[in-house]
Amino acid sequence: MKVAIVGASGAVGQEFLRVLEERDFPLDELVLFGSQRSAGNKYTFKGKEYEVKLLQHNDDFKDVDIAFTSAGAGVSKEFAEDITRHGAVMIDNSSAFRMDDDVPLVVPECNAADALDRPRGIIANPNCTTIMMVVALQPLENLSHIKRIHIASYQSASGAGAAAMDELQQQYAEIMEDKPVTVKKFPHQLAYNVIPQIDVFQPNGYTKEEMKMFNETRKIMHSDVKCSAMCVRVSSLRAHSESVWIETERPVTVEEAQAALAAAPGVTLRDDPSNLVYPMPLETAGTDDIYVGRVRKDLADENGLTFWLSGDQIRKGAALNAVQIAEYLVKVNGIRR
Ligand code: 11C
Repeated sequence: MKVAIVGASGAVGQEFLRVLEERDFPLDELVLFGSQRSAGNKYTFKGKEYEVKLLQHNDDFKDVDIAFTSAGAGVSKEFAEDITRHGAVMIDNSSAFRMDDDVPLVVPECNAADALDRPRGIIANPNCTTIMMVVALQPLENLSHIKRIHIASYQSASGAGAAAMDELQQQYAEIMEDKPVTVKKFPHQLAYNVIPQIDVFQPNGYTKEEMKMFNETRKIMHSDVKCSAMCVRVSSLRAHSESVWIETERPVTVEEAQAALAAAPGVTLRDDPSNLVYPMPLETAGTDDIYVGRVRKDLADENGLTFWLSGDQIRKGAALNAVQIAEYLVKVNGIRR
């Protein structure tokens, strides 16, 4: 099994290396690709050093079985043909193909088998904020169909990339030293602030991030659910959190919901408010699960439930989800068909 990582020097690319090593993914060969800027960088995987090759239009993907791509939508679009031409499965972390009808959009806890129907050889990894929410929603959907979702996100700096994480830390240092604050990666200063904008605004007044929540959730869950999102950048470093309100077809009790969440794959229930136990990004950063707490009845809707979740944006929100898709393909012998 030959595995490629495209965008190996980025925050997600680096996490691919860690996750593949930790989970002992059954690969025999590894090849790393990057831009002109990162070509030549060296990284260690299982004690061996690998050098990043320049991504080019050539036959470098000839013997590759699985390519994890995380170098932005533009790069994914430009190189998809080179990557998939010889039969490699491209598991793409960008937004380039997510809503294309002939590209499955997969979160293994919800719709793993969709990964087998990929006419173009491409499987899309959803937006991090969507992944986290659907992992928690699926066990509730299994109890009663979810008709409506309202969600407010509290998204960490990592969603904007490794340089954005550095910028947030730099901003705090600059403030402490009474220096002018550097603002490049976010629309405003993020340190000591929250920013009610992630990605660009659409004609309907929602941001692109908020519309991803609407559209991707429906595709992954095969659902007609309506999802109204308010996505906000906060100054946590690498774990996103979300407040979620759902309306189900029949009323679901808190106890039923907690039991379903506690039993669900990929979810850890951390819900003991009387002992101040609920998920927080400081604790969920660097871990694999989506943590859920504060489960309670919605006071404004008889069929409503509300809860809080937190999870690592770079792991389950990106690299881990993609690796889990690949693990599923390995398990069902679904790579080369
Ligand atoms: C953020 N969710 O937190 C974004 C980053 O569609 O893969 C991921 C964007 C995407 O800024």
